[in-house]
Amino acid sequence: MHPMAAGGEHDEVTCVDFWANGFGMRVRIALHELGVGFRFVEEDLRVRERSELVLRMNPIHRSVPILIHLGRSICGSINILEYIDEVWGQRVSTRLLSRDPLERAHARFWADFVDHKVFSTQTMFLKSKGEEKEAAKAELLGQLKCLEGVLGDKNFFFGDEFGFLDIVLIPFSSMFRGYEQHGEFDLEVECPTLIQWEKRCKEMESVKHVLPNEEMMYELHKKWYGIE
Ligand SMILES: N[C@@H](CCC(=O)N[C@@H](CS)C(=O)NCC(=O)O)C(=O)O
Repeated sequence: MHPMAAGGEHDEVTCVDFWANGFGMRVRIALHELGVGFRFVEEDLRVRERSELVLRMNPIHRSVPILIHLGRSICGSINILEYIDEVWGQRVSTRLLSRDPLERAHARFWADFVDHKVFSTQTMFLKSKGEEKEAAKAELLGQLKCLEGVLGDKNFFFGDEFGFLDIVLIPFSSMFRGYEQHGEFDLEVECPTLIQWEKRCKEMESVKHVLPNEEMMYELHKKWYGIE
């Protein structure tokens, strides 16, 4: 948590989310990172119907996470991260996104890659079998290696500070042990740079606070995707 906690007594912040939701972990990590106090309202995604709160606060997508600030909802994890950065990052002078426009554009580009490439490949990998699963595994490893290229020899994606893109990607690491079991490979061998980055991120208090138990994550995904 930031030494100067940003959430004042006049801020009413609620995060509606499910403990195993990687998109929502981003929001909770960002709030912890900037020292914003918040109320957590759990939306159980194992239940099919969405709560009245979710239907009211996110009628378009009916999904979580949802950030509720002073009674107004902000939806979509990337959008929420930018909102958190603009509202509270400003107050504590710790920005999640770089002040440099080019770095900001790159961070958003790779965040989009994580959401639209890595996430869908992960889904394909977990739900497929045989040749399709092997192809998805190769694609997933290729995408993770591509992210290793972005990381290069830096500690975090944009240098020495843990920031926006680290927050976007680190929740996926709670499935890394699941990937290894499901695909029978060792990520330390396949993507050593990414694993070193994962270890560095997991030293952050905000990350420690939010990332769930990895075995429980994989067990839940096994049920969701019908993995034997
Ligand atoms: N693009 C959205 C994705 C959020 C999302 O897809 N949430 C899913 C869980 S992974 C959800 O709430 N689904 C509602 C449901 O399953 O009924 C974000 O970044 O917040």
